[in-house]
Amino acid sequence: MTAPASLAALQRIMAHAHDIYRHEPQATARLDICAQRIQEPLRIAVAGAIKAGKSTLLNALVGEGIAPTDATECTRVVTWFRHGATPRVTAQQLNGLTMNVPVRRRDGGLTFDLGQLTASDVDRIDVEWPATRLSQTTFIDTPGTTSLSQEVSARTLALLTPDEGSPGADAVIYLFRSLDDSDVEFLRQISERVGGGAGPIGIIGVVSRADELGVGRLDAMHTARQAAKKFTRELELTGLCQTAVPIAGLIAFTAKTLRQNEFNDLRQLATVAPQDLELALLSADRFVHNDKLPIDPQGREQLIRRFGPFGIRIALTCLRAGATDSSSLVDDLLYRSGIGELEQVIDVHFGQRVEELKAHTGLLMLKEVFSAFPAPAVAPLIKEIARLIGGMHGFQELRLLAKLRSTRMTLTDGELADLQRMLGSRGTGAAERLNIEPFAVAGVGADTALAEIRRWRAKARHPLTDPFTAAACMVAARSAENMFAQLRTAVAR
Ligand SMILES: Nc1nc2c(ncn2[C@@H]2O[C@H](COP(=O)(O)OP(=O)(O)O)[C@@H](O)[C@H]2O)c(=O)[nH]1
Ligand SMILES: [Mg+2]
Repeated sequence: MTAPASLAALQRIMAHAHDIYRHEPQATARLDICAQRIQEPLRIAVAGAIKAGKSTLLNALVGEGIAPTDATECTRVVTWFRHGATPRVTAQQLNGLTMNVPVRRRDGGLTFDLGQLTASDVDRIDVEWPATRLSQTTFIDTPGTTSLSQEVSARTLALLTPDEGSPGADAVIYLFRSLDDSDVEFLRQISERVGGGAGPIGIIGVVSRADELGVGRLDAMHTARQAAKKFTRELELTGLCQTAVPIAGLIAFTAKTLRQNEFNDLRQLATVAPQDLELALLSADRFVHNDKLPIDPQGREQLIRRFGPFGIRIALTCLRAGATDSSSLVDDLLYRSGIGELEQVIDVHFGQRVEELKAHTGLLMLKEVFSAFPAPAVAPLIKEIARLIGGMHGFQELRLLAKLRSTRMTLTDGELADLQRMLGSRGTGAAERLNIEPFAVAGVGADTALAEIRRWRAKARHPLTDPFTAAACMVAARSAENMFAQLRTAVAR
């Protein structure tokens, strides 16, 4: 299998390095940090412009309102969310001191009180929280990249693409509301670094606040989906991320934390004539101050805050379409929010490739140790790292998955879809790559893999195939060989 191979290579180089640096405690300490990093959960950073919905999306993924979404000082600081047995929030100051940060609950979410400190005094905030989702993944919330403050943008850049040291994150979810030049430029900088200088590894694009794209219509989500799809295609064509998905993070978060009184209020609201509702929902202010609506002012305020005008419209559409109890409303809202699709994409692109992504980061970390502590004996190791980053099969698959959409190829649409699947775009298991039912893998898997090897090799050799397509087909043939080897071993056992 490819995944453990990259990790095994990393460990082999690390063992060599330990040997070379055995009399250099500082270098050994850096190697230990690298080893430790490989043991940790995958680190996913959430990045994008200010108010793109980063913190809200992070909350939706974790299923709890732990990332502050208000405009206080703490949202200008890079914040790490890790799993911990008990809640604990600390600020790492630039002067090296650590401060315990008081946590306040506000509007059902958290806010962190930095006291006298300003964002420029703080290097980062560390949050330990007993949320199950955090035991597999550490999330890093970043301040906006296109905010007015250069300093705040610079911090996100320093985390993801530091001048010294390795990237703080193994993978990135990047949120867009439009295809802004500054976003494209920023993402290009990230992908150069995260991808080791040769294309992005581990970047997913999200078209965020997708509900708002369906402005002003009661069936907003349908229009939003159409608009989001078009935008998603444009985003994928930039080749800056492996894939892109439209998401309404606010709706996903509210659905995951829906309260009974909100369900009751929405049901009352669904009895109002559509034209009256449409008028009331023209703005948040109108809605909150409309005393004719059959819910009290507090309830109206809560609905607007938690759902937004678009979210309320969508919830009402779900209720009218037949959601009769709160759990079916939750399911419907989650489905419409797109969060399930994003979670699946995260699993396919990050979760199933966790070793590869971590090995990639680990190799970059080792490379930096070698340049910080030069020694003749590390020269061949530096060469090997360069070879691994360029040639490791899993890394090649990831880079190709990002590049395929933005590069013209001599393949039909159907062949391109098959090629992407073989490279693991739908999942890295045999059934997903070979496009067969999971129960059929044991029976016909090996034969199917063999046929795929032949198919992609033949395509690569075909005289009308251009060089890029040929190289891509050879990578797919390698993927099929790996599948074949795996399945044949399984049969032999
Ligand atoms: N309509 C809508 N609003 C959203 C969505 N996600 C976030 N918001 C709102 O956008 C604003 C900024 O959200 P926040 O998560 O703090 O953005 P950040 O600056 O990128 O972290 C808040 O008022 C959120 O309620 C969404 O999916 N749909
Ligand atoms: Mg934020």
